[in-house]
Order: sequence, then structure tokens, then C-alpha cells
Amino acid sequence: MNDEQQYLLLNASSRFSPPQGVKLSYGTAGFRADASLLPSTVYRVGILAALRSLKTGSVIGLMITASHNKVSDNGVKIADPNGGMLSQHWEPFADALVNAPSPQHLLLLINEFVAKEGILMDGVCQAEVLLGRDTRPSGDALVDAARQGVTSIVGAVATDMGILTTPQLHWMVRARNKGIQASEQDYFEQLSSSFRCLEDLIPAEKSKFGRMNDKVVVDGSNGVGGLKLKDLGRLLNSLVIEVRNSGEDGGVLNDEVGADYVQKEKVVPHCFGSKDAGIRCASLDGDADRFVYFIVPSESNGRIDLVDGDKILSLFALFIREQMSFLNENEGIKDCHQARLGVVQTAYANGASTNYLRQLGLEVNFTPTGVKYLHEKAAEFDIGIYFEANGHGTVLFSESFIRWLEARTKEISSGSKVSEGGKAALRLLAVSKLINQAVGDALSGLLLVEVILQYMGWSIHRWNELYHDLPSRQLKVKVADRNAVHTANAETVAVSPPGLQEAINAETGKYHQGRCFVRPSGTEDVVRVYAEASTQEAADTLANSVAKLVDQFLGLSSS
Ligand code: G16
Repeated sequence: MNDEQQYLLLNASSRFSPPQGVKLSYGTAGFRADASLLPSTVYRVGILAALRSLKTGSVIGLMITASHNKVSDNGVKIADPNGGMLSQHWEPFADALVNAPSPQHLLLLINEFVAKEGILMDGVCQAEVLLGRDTRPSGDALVDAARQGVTSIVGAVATDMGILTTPQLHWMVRARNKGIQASEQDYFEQLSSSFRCLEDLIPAEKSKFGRMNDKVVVDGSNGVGGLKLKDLGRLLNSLVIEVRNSGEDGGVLNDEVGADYVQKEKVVPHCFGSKDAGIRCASLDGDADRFVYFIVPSESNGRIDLVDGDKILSLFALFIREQMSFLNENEGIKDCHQARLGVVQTAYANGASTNYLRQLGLEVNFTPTGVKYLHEKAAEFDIGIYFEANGHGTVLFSESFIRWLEARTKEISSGSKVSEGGKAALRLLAVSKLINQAVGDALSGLLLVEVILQYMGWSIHRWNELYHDLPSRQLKVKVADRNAVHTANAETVAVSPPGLQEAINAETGKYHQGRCFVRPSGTEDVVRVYAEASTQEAADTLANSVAKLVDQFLGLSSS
């Protein structure tokens, strides 16, 4: 590192002192904390993003968001060159960088890391970081901190993309690195044109059944997603999207609204109620990387019938499996390896969904919570569908399978009758363009659900009947140190503190179809408890008993 670079780093970093007595970790999805604690963290992640861009010779993304967390929190995460999450190999460096006590320590760490990774900091190599933020009031100042971090590296530029959903930024990074136009308008156009393409491919005999409602009502969580969905909706003539909780009427982000609230509490979000009985409703989270659907029953009392990420996964799996069988029957996958379809879930997946997927003959894989793990596993398949029960997921297509689909669809000459296999290839190709290939995306996922329901001629009720969820309950327990909980086997077993898992097993054994696990959250300062049993009362009692066990082993009183 030359003198100019050292001076620049020392000078700029002295403006961002790290908060005293706070240790942050990259967690499930980047750094998250109360926004007042974050300027130095974001500044330093800006440096990291510039170094990552130098290392990879590609555009990198930096998103300021705390997604489902309360509005006073904020956070920062990195999008890698392919649009996915930051390589896990760099996470320890991110932790060390953010927690370095002084500018001198910071400089030392950067010097060591740059040497180890062989990053050329000659000022000649260029780096570019795209910055995005959600609608949180603290976002503006944090984007500025990120910009200062990026430009502390000689030759690095920061391009502010403004207010975006998290998946939009990931999409833009991926597109830029593939040499594709990557503006917000390009994103909207790709989604809307592939949606229309899928609509045009709906067989007449299927669409004639129609749907029970041609309107979807969406809770925008008072965040960025509702606003962007309104923009996207203007390009879709056939689908009526009514957005509520767009944040324009003064509603508070994630406060009794949004996918996290709806999925965890299983109650109607603000602005929804008995007037919506029977209508197709959906809810986005704060930065629109997750979504769930729900139905307000006629005798609701505030309760909902949740159509969660597991059911979204099942719908996508059914549709894709059908298209692949058309390909096999009509086209013959002779010049291609036999295409492999796989699905990925976490321990939160309702047991009934896993049974259903297995009955469909699908390979079901499990990973720990966090898109970074599910995405990696799904990428092993020609088509990999991953979803967390909380609505975070997407469908990944391998490059080789996309190339094969492109070749098949090119063979279809205009004017001639297209075979079922040909139509299936066209549909799958359109799905690969509609659904975000970089990360889970509520906007693109919602459009895919809508067009598949239309294709199937299904109402949300019909979709919800695919299988019946086992009753479940999720709780959060505030503890002295959540990192004292260590888990194994895709988070289904707590290996520490000693004795906790045995106590959980003893409790779970008392319930018919009982299943329960605990894990430390990577985004909030809590331990999460998930319980499933044959009745709602039993699931609630099991979750409460295990929450008490967590409190006994780790509670604030034990600190
Ligand atoms: C993030 C992650 C998700 C994860 C969720 C909750 O979502 O991207 O994969 O399920 O946090 O994680 P945890 O239980 O560790 O707190 P989001 O939507 O908040 O970015």
C-alpha cells in the first residue's frame, strides 16, 4: 500500500470511530444493529466492498437495510459479482475489519488481508461499488458513510443507485457483471415482459377456468417493496395489484405489518380485516426479499390462513416438474444431461410440506437458516428451488440448462405449431428470466405465483389445499448471550449449552408429532424457538415449555 493510500485510509477512518463495547458479527445476512451504532461499520464495509471489487475485477453491491427488523435498526450487506451473498470466505475479514479498535489496527488488518489475497492496490486497477438503500430514515447518512468507505480506496468509485429493494440491487450487480443493461427500468421490463410471455403460454383450456379473484391485495410493510410494486404494476395490464401499507400514509415500517409479522404471528396486518375475507392477499417484508400469501377467513377474529414459503415452493415445484415432464415426453432431453430438479428447505419447513414434496418424488435437501446456505445448495441442480418458510427463496437455473433451453427454443420456427415440449421449454426459459437468479425477490416471486395460479386455473384456496400444515409456533427468547447456543444437523440439534438438547428431547417426546428446535438468530439479539405438534394447543405448549428451558439455561437471569 503506498503512502497516498495509507494517508487516505487513516484520514477518512478517523472520522468514523467504532462504538465502544459493541462487537458486531456478519450474521445471517450482514451486520445489523441500532442505526446509531452503524456509521463506522458501514464505512468499513465500504472499504471491504471496494477491496472485493479489486479482487474480483467486477462490480460489487452494498445494500443498506435491516429488512424485517424494527425501523430504528439498520444494516449493511454485500452482493458478490454473481449477485449472490458475499463469499463466506470473506466473512471473518468483515468481522475483524468492523471490530478493529483504531484506524491503525484497521490499516494493519487491510495490509495483511490485501497481501494474503494478492489484491493489487496500485491505483491503476479500478473498482466499482453500487450502493442501494431501503426507506429507513437512517439510510441516507449511512449511504454517505459507505461512499466514504469505498472512496478511501484509491481507484474505487461508488455509484449511488438510490432507494431500491434488496433484490433489485442484487439483480443490478449480476446484470452489470454480465454486461446487461442494469437500470431499475431494465429490471421492471425484464420482469414484466417475462410475465407476459408466461401468460401468453397459458393453454386456452386451462385459462378458461379463470380465478376466483383477478385482484391481489398486497401489504407493502410500509417499506420500499410496496412503492416498487406500484411501479411494476403499471407495466402489467392483465393483473390488478392493490398495494396497502406502502408507507406513503405515514405507517411505520414493519410495525404490525409485513411478511415477518404475518408469518410469525399468523394475524392480519394493519389495514386488512374482515372486508378482505376470501380475497388473495400477500405480504412483503421491509426490503422486499421475502413474501407470503394469506387468506382472511370469513370468521377471522384477526387470524389468517397463512400460505407460506413452503407452499410457494410446492407450487413452483409442481409447475416446474410438470414442464420438465412435458420436455421429457415431447422433446427428449437427448443432447443434454438428464436435468436434475432439487428443492432446499430449512428446519423451519413445516413437516407436512416436506412430506408433500417427497411424495411428489422430489429430492429434498436441508441447510441451516440463511439464504447464503440455501442458495449454495440449490445451485448444485439444473433447476434448484429453495425457500425458507418465512418466504425467502427463488428458483435457480444452471447456465448449462439455460443454454440447452435457449437452443431448443431457437429451433421453434415462427408460424409452425409448437409442440408441448417446445412450449415447456419456452415457459421454463421465461421463468428463468422472471424469477431473480441472484437472490430471493418478493416482486418477481409474486409475479411467478400469480402466473402459475392463472396457468393452473387455481384460486388461492385451491392452492392452500395442496396439503395441511401441522400446527406450529415460533417464539423469541431474550438471553444473556445468544452465541452460547451452538447447533448441528442443519440447526435441528443444540450441541451447547450442555444438557439443553436432552431437556428439549424430553419435552418434545410428550407430544404426538412433536418436533422442536432452538437456534440463535443471526439478525436479532434473541434465541428462536420453533415447535410443531398435532394440535395448535400442543404446539403452543411445547414452544412455551422449551422457551422456559432456554431461559433456564441461558436467560438474562443466568448472566
Ligand atoms: C434474513 C435472512 C433469512 C433469514 C432471516 C431470519 O432475512 O436473509 O435467510 O431467514 O434473516 O434470520 P435469523 O432467524 O437468523 O434472524 P431478512 O429478510 O431479514 O434479510
